[in-house]
Amino acid sequence: MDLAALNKVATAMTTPGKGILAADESGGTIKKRFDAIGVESTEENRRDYRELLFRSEKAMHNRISGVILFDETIRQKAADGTPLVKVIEAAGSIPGIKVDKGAKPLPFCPGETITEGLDGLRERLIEYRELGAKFCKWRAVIDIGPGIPSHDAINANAHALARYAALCQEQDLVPIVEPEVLMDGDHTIERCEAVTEWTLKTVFQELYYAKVKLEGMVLKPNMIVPGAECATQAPDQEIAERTIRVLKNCVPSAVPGIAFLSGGQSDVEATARLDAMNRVGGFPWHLTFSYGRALQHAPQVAWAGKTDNVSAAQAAFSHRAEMNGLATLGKWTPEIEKKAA
Ligand code: 5MM
Repeated sequence: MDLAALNKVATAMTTPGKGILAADESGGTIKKRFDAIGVESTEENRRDYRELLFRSEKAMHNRISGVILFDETIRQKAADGTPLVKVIEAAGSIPGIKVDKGAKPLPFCPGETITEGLDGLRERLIEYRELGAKFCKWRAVIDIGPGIPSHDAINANAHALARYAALCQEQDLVPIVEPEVLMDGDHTIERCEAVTEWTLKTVFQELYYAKVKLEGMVLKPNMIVPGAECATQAPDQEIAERTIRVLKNCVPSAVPGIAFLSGGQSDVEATARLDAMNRVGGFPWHLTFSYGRALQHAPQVAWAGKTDNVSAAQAAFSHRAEMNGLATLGKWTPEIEKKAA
């Protein structure tokens, strides 16, 4: 393992001004997104859509440090025959790959899941490295509800994340460690804070036991937000302060960067809250984005599967990338948001 090289990639992935595009929707998820815009989820349509994102030159060059791909995409070629991985690299961005095989029901834990995909992972990592990946992603899902999460769900998912991260580093790939505490439900912001703290503390304990080098990884957590159906929602400033407080209590300063998921927040909420955190400052890591929905919703709606709409979709994607890039610097404002749109 070359820790200096891993640290260099992890630092580049979370460099101020830039963030990560999560374009690793699995077959079922991309179908859901395409259904919403009336587009059939064929291999060609998925390629065309993702190619339009990766060829959004200004956004990719200026604001997107890395792209998380799905297994199909890392093997795909653009319409002109160029591998999509090369299109991403030509834009100065780093290709990465989702390597988990999804969240499956956890036995004897109703409503809870364990992310699978460890069997044969070493061999798959070797292949992905040969295909051009420099980093990987594994997402664990923690649900909040009556009586959950359980110790079993948190421990099993943290253990799997640590085993995945160690295998990645063994193969000189930077692991993105993503323990997502879902915002589905009517729980309070206090409950999200308590569950996220429990989850992160368990994850870092397991990373230590698995001998994962913190300098060579990126954490992808949720922000501390109330459940989407909670009657009491919270201002951005409170979300920012609570999130920073939890991170300071759980994440060692050796971790170079933290890249948030958007998790179902609106596009502008995800931007405003990232900006609010970077305005507070006073923490040892770079705080950036690794958004899927909050970067892609606008371009998907603008595209709607029509070639004539490609420029409009690229403009929509570039706008969100620019706004989030400013948020990593604490330089986004609602006025810029409106003016630039
Ligand atoms: C892009 O969505 C990712 C893949 O989801 P599935 O495996 O369910 O298809 C997802 O892991 C994503 O990378 C993160 O959750 C961040 O995306 P959001 O949309 O929450 O910012």
